[in-house]
Amino acid sequence: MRRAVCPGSFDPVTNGHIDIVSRASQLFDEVVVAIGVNKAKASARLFSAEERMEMLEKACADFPNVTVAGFEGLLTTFCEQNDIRAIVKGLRAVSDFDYELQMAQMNSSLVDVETVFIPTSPEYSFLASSLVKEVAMFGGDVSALVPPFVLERLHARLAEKRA
Ligand code: COD
Repeated sequence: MRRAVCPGSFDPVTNGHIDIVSRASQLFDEVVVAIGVNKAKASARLFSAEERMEMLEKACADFPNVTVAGFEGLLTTFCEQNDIRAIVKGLRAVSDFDYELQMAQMNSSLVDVETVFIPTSPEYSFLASSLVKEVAMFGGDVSALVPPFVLERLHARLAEKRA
């Protein structure tokens, strides 16, 4: 059984994330999309871990071999606990590569795990959760960049923050 993890913050999940998960689901028998829960960073997040998980579950509902989980601490510990030997990461630009290479090498020095890089689809190469939040906060249209149910929650959360 070839099992992989797609880890991330997913604050919130974007169409770029979904594209990577969809393509990973065609390469592996099972894919776990794992939300990194870092309590020290909780106040910097727009959505709680539970909210991010709910949105991811909806976003991945059409992929029968994909499940969603949360993890705290090291990703490599999560891999060991779940018998996962492949970490899938999306690559957008050279700047992603510098950081991701370092993490891949650190992770493989800790446990027996390989990182598999999937290049972003051109239409999502500029897309990041942080930019989606910033553009939406200033009234820009991000409807082509996230699923409709994420868009709705994004607008609701930003309205709450403005109130
Ligand atoms: N196209 C393609 N890929 C994309 C796109 C896009 N438009 N947008 C995002 N991605 C990819 C990213 O490159 C990344 O691979 C993944 O999707 C998730 O992205 P984010 O931004 O939601 O999440 P990150 O990058 O903030 O997640 C970081 C982790 C939580 C994976 C990382 O911090 C981690 O592993 N933390 C656990 C603690 C740990 O083990 N630390 C030691 C690391 S060596």
